[in-house]
Amino acid sequence: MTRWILGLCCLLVSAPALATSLTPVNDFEDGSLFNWTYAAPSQLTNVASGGPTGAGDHWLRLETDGVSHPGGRPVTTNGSQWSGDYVATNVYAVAADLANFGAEDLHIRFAIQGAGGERFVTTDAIVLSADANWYHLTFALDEADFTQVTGGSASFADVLFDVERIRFLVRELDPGWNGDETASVIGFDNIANLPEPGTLLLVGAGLAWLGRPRRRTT
Ligand SMILES: [Ca+2]
Repeated sequence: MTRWILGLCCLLVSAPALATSLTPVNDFEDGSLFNWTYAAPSQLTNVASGGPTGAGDHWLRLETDGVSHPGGRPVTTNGSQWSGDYVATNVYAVAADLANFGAEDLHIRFAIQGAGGERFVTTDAIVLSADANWYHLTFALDEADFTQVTGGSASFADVLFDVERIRFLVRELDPGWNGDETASVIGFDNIANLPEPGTLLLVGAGLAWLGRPRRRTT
């Protein structure tokens, strides 16, 4: 009986995190943009095939020319499905599949903006090779990985309670909210919010405990 109680406790502790989700995985299979935006809307499109799993896998395509305004800077933003309380919804990290279909390697950063205008950008960029292969990138929402670039008084931890928007951008030399003027063709797919790892371990432990063979107690 004791082990059943312990197992149920594990499940009950984890229940709030399982019950909420900020947004479904943005897999683009419905033909939409999942409310990702760009200053020049025609340069952001849903492509019906060629995602990470190949034929028939939809993905989000962003093309920039590197010179015009708007339309020259590789940036895409989402203030709809990705706004909200990341603490209540247990968003620990944001992951995505990206591919660089352009001619030059790109320096990818991830950014987050709070409701008070606070903007934080990853301090280090990830180099995305111009090889047209899909890469799985994960951005942990760890304050140590971000630099505040503009506005507001809320801390990074406070911003996670009230996120207004997130964005991916190409910016090489330093953290900043705007992208570089760069010609590019970038693919995005399977943009997902990841739960805190301990939650899954806790649930797994609870299920494993409940699933253990019961000893006969005659
Ligand atoms: Ca897809």
